[in-house]
Amino acid sequence: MIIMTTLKEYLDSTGCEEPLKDLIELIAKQADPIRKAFITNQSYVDTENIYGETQIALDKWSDAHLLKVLERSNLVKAAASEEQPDIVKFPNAKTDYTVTLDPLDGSSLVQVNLAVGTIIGIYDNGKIMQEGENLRAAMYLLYGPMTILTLTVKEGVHIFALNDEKEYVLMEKNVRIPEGKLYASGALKKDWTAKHREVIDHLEKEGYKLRYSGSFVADVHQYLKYGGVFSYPAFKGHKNGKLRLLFEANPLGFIVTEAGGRISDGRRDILTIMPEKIDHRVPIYIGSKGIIRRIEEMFKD
Ligand code: AHM
Ligand code: MG
Repeated sequence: MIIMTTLKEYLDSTGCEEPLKDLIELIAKQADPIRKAFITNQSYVDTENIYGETQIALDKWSDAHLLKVLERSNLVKAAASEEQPDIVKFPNAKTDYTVTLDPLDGSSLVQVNLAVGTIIGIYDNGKIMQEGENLRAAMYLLYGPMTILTLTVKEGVHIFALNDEKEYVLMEKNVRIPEGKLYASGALKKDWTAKHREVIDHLEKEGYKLRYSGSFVADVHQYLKYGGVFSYPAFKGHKNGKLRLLFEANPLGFIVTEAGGRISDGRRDILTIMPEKIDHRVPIYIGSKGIIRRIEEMFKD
């Protein structure tokens, strides 16, 4: 007989306090309604988010859905979402948890049936604006051929798969990122900085193979499993790159770091950066420890 560990059983085996377990399970449960909405909420709408990007209905739906669930739980004091211009406060909360969310990362890929996901960061000190290293837990839901949950409560990184009974079952325990040879870079090549070109030239010379999907969460998942370095660098007119510190870099950087990898802006560990504003952006190099260290050395030269 195969003994399966469910998400609940795993959480019960950790040092997590009860409300944190409840919060993680509650968020994990939302994969089902979000995934169902892919079928019904496909159309584009012509409104823009605070970054001036066209939002599709699914982004808005997932954002509204998750915020509603968090508010009703009374488990969250405040939340910051990539789709909201300001921090959202929940005065009825009975805890000090705050949550950052990218409700549907890589959403443009829903139209072409590629993997997208929900990225979550959880703090336990009542604050949102703080360094990523203070995270209490981080997780992402990835909607690919399977729905999976990758989670850390600072006791290793574990991957769960949603089964037909709508139960998360432990698929991979204590994931460690290998020193693999994949690479990716966002932004147009003609707009890269000289330093970033140097980094990419080095990777290509060393035999790193290109893998880039357009969904940060799906890409990071691949790098977590196979190793290498995913980057979205500073580029012409955008010295801080494209991706956001609070919603994308910190939770995924926290998970990769807990799995033995690193996240850097080329000069420093991203998890030590104090956000200056809610939509703070940051150039990103995330992946295996050895290659990120090498990239930081190249930035120093
Ligand atoms: P989004 O949150 O609006 O989907 O934007 C973030 C996405 C990341 O998932 C992905 O890595 C990046 O934007 C892709 O950008 P580009 O289209 O410039 O390659
Ligand atoms: Mg995103």
